[in-house]
Amino acid sequence: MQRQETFYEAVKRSGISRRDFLRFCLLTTAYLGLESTMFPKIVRALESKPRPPIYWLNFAACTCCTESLIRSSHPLISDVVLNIISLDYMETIQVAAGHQAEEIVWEGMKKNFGNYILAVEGSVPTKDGGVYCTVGGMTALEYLKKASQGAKAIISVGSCSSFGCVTTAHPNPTGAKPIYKLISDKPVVNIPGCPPIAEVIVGTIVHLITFDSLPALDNLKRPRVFYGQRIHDKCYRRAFFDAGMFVEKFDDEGARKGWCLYKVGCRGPVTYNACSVVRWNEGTSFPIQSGHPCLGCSEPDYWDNRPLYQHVADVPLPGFATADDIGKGFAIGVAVATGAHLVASIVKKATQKAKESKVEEKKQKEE
Ligand code: SF4
Ligand code: SF3
Ligand code: F3S
Repeated sequence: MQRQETFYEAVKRSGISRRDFLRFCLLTTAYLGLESTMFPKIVRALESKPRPPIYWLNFAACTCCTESLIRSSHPLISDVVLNIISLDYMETIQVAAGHQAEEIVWEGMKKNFGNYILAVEGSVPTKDGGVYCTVGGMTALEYLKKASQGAKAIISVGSCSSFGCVTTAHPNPTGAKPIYKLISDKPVVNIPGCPPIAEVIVGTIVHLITFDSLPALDNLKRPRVFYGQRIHDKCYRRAFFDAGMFVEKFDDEGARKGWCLYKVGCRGPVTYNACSVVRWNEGTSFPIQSGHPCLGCSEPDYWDNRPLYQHVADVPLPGFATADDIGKGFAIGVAVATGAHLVASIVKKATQKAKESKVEEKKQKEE
């Protein structure tokens, strides 16, 4: 059997220097939140392990995730993607087309049965026999089922394949479904985001190559290392939130001064993603930094769970009541619709008020 090229051999072949390779390993160690002692392990694994073939399927999607990955301005990321990770089949960039492309993918999957990674972008329409998305003469559902048979893991790239995104938004006329609802006999990792950050996609793939396992996942199958924190907790506008300084309209003074976007619909308090830490384009920016509220694109059903650009009171808060419930309890009204932090400060204020009025009452009695 032909020996498979390692990750590092592919790096060298594509002209990337040893120094850049080590930089990539170092960055990936950091992105994965690993101790620096893991750095040599990543280097060794990428030097010695054969690089696994990755087949990238596109179903019902707008292709924003492919764009995010291949247009990453990070030179190492784009090199890694285009030359190293070996995307053996990716409709957007592959040279082959039609029957030739289909032959390549099925031959490759046969040869690498049990060893390849399936990256899926897009959801799968299931209504009317799945006719709303077909590839190579098969429905997306048939294609997915067949391709997943020999996969060692499936990566749902983007919110369409992870949770449905715009493709499953009400009324979901094509009956589209995310991948984890259709495949139950393979490990599935969700990398949501519309689109997800290139470093997050690549970091997850490198973890798979290095440790032969998926990173630890949360209850929505997202890698905890990238989706373990709320946007709100690392947002550079957080000081304005804490100070109660909010943008009220997109062109007001607060907007010009970079105040908190909560009142114009920011879902940062209920959204888990790495945007406020990793950012895009080599850490240059992310939606909030360009003056736009976070729309919660890495959370399930973000198109449907409330109108965009409005903060409404029924945002579920992790673990306990809704912001609205708490708001009603303290008779504070609709402005209370927010994440845990605002709730906490409201609780604190209300408790303080209650204490003050008790002291006042006591004083009055004594007088
Ligand atoms: Fe940042 Fe949005 Fe939180 Fe304001 S509400 S601090 S803009 S994440
Ligand atoms: Fe989908 Fe939201 Fe673009 Fe990546 S993730 S294809 S719409
Ligand atoms: Fe999406 Fe919010 Fe990040 S809209 S891109 S999760 S800042």
